[in-house]
Amino acid sequence: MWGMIATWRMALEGVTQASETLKAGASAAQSVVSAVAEVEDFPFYKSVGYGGLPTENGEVELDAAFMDGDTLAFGAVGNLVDIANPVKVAQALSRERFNSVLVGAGAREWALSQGFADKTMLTERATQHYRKRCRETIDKGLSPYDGHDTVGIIGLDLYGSMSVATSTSGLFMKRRGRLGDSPVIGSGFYCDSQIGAATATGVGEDLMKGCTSYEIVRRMQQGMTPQQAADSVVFELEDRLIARFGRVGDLSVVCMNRQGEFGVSTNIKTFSFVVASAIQPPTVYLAERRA
Ligand code: SD4
Repeated sequence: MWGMIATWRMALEGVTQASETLKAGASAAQSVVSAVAEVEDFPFYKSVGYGGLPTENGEVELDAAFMDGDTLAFGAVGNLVDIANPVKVAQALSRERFNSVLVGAGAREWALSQGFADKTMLTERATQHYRKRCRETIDKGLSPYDGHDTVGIIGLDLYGSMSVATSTSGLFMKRRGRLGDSPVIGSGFYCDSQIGAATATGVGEDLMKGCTSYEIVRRMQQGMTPQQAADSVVFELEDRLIARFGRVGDLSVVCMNRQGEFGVSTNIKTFSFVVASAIQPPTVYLAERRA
C-alpha cells in the first residue's frame, strides 16, 4: 500500500507527479518534499513559496517543515526570505542533530551556506495584490489577515515509511517575524510511521492552541480511525475556543494512518484536499463543515 493526502486543490499537480514515483518505489520523504516543492515553484499560488503574499512590510517571509516518521527527525524554517524551496531547506535541517529549526536571517545564512539558491520570492503579481489590499484595508476596513493557505502533504511509501511536509507564506499581511503553526512540530504537522501523520491549515494562532497535529496522531494511536481523530480534534478545539476565547479561526486538517486510511475535517464551509493511493488516482475532494 502507498498513499498521499494533501491540503488544498493546489497540491494536485505535485501529488500527481510524486505519486508516480511513490508507486514506483520512491521514499515517502522524497515524495512529499518533491510534491511540496512543486507547489512552491508555481508562481500563481498566493500563499506558498514563489509568488506568496507578503507581510505588512511588503516582504515575503516563508515557513516550511519536514518530518520523517521513521526516525521522528524533523527540520523547519520560519520567516525565511528569498530562498527557493523552503521545504528543501527544512528537509536538509532534519538531518542535523541540533539546530534543526532556524528562523529569519540565521535560516537564510544557513541555507546559502548549504548551496540553496538565492531567489527573489516576491512576484509582480503578489506586489499588486499587496498594494490593492493596502488600499482596501484603508477604504473598506478589511481584516488584513484574510487570504492564506498552507500546503501540507503526507506520504506513505511501499515500505511502510511515512513523512509529512508543509510550506506557506503564512497569513497575508502578517507582522514581520510572525510565525504560524506550519513550521511548529505538533501543531502544523506530526508524523510517526508506526501510527500515522497529520497536517493542518488555517489560522495558526488557533491551530497551535490545540497542538492539533500531534493530538490527531495521539488519538489514532489510542485506536480512533483517522476520520474520528480528525473530527474530534477539530470540533473539540472549535468548541473550546468559542467557549473560552469567544471566537475561532479557520481550522482544517488531513491525516492518514499507517494502513493508508485517511481522515479530513474542517470548520470552514468547504475545504479542498487531494488524495492518491494504490486504489485511487489523484483526485480533488471537497470536505464540508459539520452540520
Ligand atoms: C499560518 N496556518 O501561518 C498558516 C496559514 C494557513 O490556511 O494555513 N492558512 O497560520
